[in-house]
Amino acid sequence: MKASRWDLCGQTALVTGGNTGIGLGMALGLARAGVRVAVLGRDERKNDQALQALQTERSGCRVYSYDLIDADGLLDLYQGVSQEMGGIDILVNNAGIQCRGRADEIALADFNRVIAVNLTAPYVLSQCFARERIALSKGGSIILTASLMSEAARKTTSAYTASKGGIRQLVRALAVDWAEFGIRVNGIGPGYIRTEMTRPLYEDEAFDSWVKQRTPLGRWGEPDDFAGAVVFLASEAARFITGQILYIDGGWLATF
Ligand code: GCO
Repeated sequence: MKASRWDLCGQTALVTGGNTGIGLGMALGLARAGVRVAVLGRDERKNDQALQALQTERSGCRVYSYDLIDADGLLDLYQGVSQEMGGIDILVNNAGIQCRGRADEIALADFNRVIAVNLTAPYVLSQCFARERIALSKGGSIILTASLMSEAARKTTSAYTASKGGIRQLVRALAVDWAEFGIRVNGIGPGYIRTEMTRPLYEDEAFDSWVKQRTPLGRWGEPDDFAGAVVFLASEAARFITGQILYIDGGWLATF
C-alpha cells in the first residue's frame, strides 16, 4: 500500500472544540498532514492560541467563535465556514462538556445543556455536512468523539454518559444512512486523557493513581495521542471502515 493513502494534502476539516485538549490534538494532527483546519471554539483567547499553533503547521487555518448550545444558528454557521474554507471534506465533531453530580442532584437545564452540546450539535452539523456533500456528489469523512462512557458508566456522570451512549449509536446510524454516498462515519473513544475537562480528576491524588493503575499502559493519555487516529480515519487508508469506534484508551476497555 502506498504511503500516499494517508496523504490529506489539499483537504479541509472543521473541528469543533478544536482550540484545546483532544480537539486541538486532532486539529494539529490534521494540519501536519496538510489539511487546512477550521476550528470552532467558545473561548476567543484559546481560539487565538490554537490558530497560532495551527498556522505554524499549515497556512490557511481559521478559527470561529461559537457556542454549540445554539443549535438554531448551526446551519448558517456551517454554510459560512464552508464557503470561507472552500468546502469541508472532513468533519470532526469533538466538542463536549461535562456536568458531574449524583443523578438525583442534576438540574434539568444542566442535563439539557450537556445533550445539546455533546449530542444534538454533532447531529445537526453532520446533517449540514452530508447535505452539502451529497449535493456535490462528493464523499467525505465524519469523526465523532465518543468516550469510555459510550460503553460503561462512572458515578456522577449521568448526563455525559447518556450523551456518549448516544454518540456510539449515532455513529452507526449515520454510517448506514450515508454509506451509499461515500460518506464514512466513525468515532474516536478517548480513555482518561489529561485535559481541562479532567483537571479535577487528575489533580485528585487518589483518582490519579486509580487511573494509572487501571490503565494497562500505565498513564493518562495526552491530546497528541489523537493526532494519528484522526488522520487515519479521515484518509483513504480507512476507506472500508465505517460505523466503528476506535478506542484510544491505553488498553482500558481490554481489561477490568
Ligand atoms: C469523568 C470524565 C470522563 C472521561 C472520559 C473517559 O468524569 O469520568 O470526565 O467522562 O474523561 O470521557 O472516556
